[in-house]
Amino acid sequence: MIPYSELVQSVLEGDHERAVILTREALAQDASPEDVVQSGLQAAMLEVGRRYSEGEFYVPDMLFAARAVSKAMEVLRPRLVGGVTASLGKVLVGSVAGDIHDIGKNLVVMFLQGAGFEVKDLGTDVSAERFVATVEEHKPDILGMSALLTTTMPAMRTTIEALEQAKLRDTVKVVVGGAPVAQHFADQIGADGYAPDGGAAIELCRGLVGK
Ligand code: B1M
Repeated sequence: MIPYSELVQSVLEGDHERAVILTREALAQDASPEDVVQSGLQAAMLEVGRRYSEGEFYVPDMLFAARAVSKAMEVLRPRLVGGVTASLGKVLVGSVAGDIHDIGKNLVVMFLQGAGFEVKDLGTDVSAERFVATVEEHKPDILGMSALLTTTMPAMRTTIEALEQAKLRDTVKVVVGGAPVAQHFADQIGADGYAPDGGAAIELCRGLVGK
């Protein structure tokens, strides 16, 4: 049996060594990397969030769990990214200003790379100015922004406004995502699309570059 509940447990305990072993074990049992993400890593982070909201977990518990997930993702990376060579287009990605959550963004990056997009990842806490300067320099087809906090979501709007001011808005499609983000918010701020997860991000980006 694929050890998803043990994997979830190892993340909850912040046991990164065990999380890595169990991720390898799941793959060895022919689990798809996408299933390991969904049934193991994402399921664990949902529970971490619940426990934090209930006051059962504190910030250090979230940090240990995040480290376990990041290590497990490194095991999945080669399988998710694969040996794709053709480029469907360039995507610039980052977590917005004030936001240091990066697990979801990193997953989306791997999914996009695996689908054949060339991705430049600016990391976390990316200011509107930095997004704009990098759009100007690298001329991506798509700019993808991630936010996990209700307090950092407005930075997506600020970035779109900064692109407009720099007269770059027409040169790039803007895609947004992250747990508190929804389609209506994307519409409100004038983004070109919203994706709830990595798979949807692939479909959305493919559509936006016409492939
Ligand atoms: Co934070 N945190 N956190 N945290 N944290 C949340 C988000 C929270 C919901 C927890 C809770 O209260 N239940 C809450 C936010 C509440 C709110 O705003 N409504 C919260 C809080 C409050 C905070 C702090 C303020 C806590 C504090 O310091 N008092 C602080 C803020 C730090 C900051 O950013 N300035 C903070 C800190 C942290 C850690 C550093 C400890 C750690 C992050 C470590 C890291 O990322 N390297 C952390 C964690 C781990 C979480 C939870 C538990 C898990 C997030 C995660 O990794 N999910 C989270 C609770 C939760 O979300 N259930 C929580 C798994 C990941 C695969 O899902 O990121 O949603 P997700 O990504 C998905 C989709 O959303 C989508 O695809 C991904 C794959 O399916 N997606 C995109 C994401 N980006 C996309 C971009 C796209 C398209 C799709 O296109 C570009």
